Amino acid sequence: MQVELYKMVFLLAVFALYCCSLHVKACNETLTYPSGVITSPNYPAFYNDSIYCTYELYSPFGYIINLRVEEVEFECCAVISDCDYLEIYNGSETTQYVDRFCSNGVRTYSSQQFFLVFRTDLQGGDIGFKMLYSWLSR
Ligand SMILES: [Ca+2]
Repeated sequence: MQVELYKMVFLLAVFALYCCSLHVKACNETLTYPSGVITSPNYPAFYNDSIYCTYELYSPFGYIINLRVEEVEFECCAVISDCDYLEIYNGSETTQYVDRFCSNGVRTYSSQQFFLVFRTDLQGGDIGFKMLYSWLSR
């Protein structure tokens, strides 16, 4: 009987770990669908403090990805990297970012692949971002 109880507690612990690690994973997504919507965690409710989310987008040979940033509502500081911001890379994080911003305004980018970083500091939030992407044949 006691063994059964231990087994149940163990399974619950494994489930909790699995559920929470999945939750964290949702913040680091690889998107390989022909089109979709990317939003910040909790959107349109406020995002959390101290998060570092990455999004990787790939398109197959013969296509490019059209990425359209529709909405950006962040805690925004004069020195952008001091508060919450989004970075757009035309490839991987090892390259220089092509854009870094925290204020609203529609922006479009195109590349065969993208790497995006959404970073928030210790306090002060907002609703976050929403963007759309789709593959276009070259
Ligand atoms: Ca903040």
